[in-house]
Amino acid sequence: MTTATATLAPKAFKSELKPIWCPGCGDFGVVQALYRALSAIGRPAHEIAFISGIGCSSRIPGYTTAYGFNSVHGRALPIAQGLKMARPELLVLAAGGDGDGFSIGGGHLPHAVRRNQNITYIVMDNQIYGLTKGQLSPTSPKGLKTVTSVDGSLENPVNPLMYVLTYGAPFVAQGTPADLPGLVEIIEAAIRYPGFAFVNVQSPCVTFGEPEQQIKTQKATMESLEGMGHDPGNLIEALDLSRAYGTTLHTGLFYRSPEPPPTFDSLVHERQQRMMADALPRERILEQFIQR
Ligand SMILES: Cc1ncc(C[n+]2csc(CCOP(=O)(O)OP(=O)(O)O)c2C)c(N)n1
Ligand code: SF4
Repeated sequence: MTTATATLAPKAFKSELKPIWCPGCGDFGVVQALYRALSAIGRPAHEIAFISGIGCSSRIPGYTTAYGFNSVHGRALPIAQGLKMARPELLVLAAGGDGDGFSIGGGHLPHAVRRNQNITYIVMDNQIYGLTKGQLSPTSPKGLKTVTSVDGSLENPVNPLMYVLTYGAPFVAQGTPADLPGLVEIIEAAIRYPGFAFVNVQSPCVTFGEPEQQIKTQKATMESLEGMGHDPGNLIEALDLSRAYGTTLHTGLFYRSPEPPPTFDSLVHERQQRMMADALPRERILEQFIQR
């Protein structure tokens, strides 16, 4: 059973745990946006399960009053999917960093997308490993100097937006704490979407991140997809725009499938119902067995 209450204030989702993120970390903005989005959704905290991996960003479930599990590095998605199968009535959120989601956990992403369970996955993409003190991450720009790339990275970054779009995700968006109202809107829309919803948040790491990824620069350079007249129902245009990842900070909805495809949970439920309806009574099964 689900309950919808319109009276839950954002602070109802704020736990007593004080965040230990560095002052100014972008993740503060993400958790604020999440409180507001959950308040707008109106489901009480005990009907929400929030699963993360390991990293600075993965601490986020602990700062909410939802049921939370700060699990294993790279494993937020498989755990969230298992939980959604077992408890389909829960609102299931998954979150983590770019290292967590696109490096060690990168193999889970295409399968989570193709299964299309009703889960919202928020990645706090700071283009660096924050928790372990500033190593190269899969989204670090080419040439970036870090403790593990002292002469500059030689690898091209992965493009998470293009990845998930080509895997077939029905909902793909990008936000930043530099535009908090926009981020609230995106997270709320992702939660409301009936399927796998991916939100990439350009969440700056103030301690190890690059100057161009900081809030001030983001504010001056970000471009709203809506302001550009992008139609989020247009997949080809979304794919084309996603190519600018790493050079232009586009905010808003890249893609929202106008006809949400069936979710894995609903297909499994349907099959179970059909099997139950087709099942023979126990005596008939025994009869058939003896006749053979
Ligand atoms: C199996 C395993 N491998 C490596 C680690 C070490 N480790 C912890 S967090 C992390 C990366 C953190 O970066 P990211 O996921 O981008 O999150 P951030 O801290 O930047 O938010 C690594 C390599 C681990 N905890 N477990
Ligand atoms: S190290 Fe970076 S990502 Fe981690 S809390 Fe500090 S600013 Fe945030």
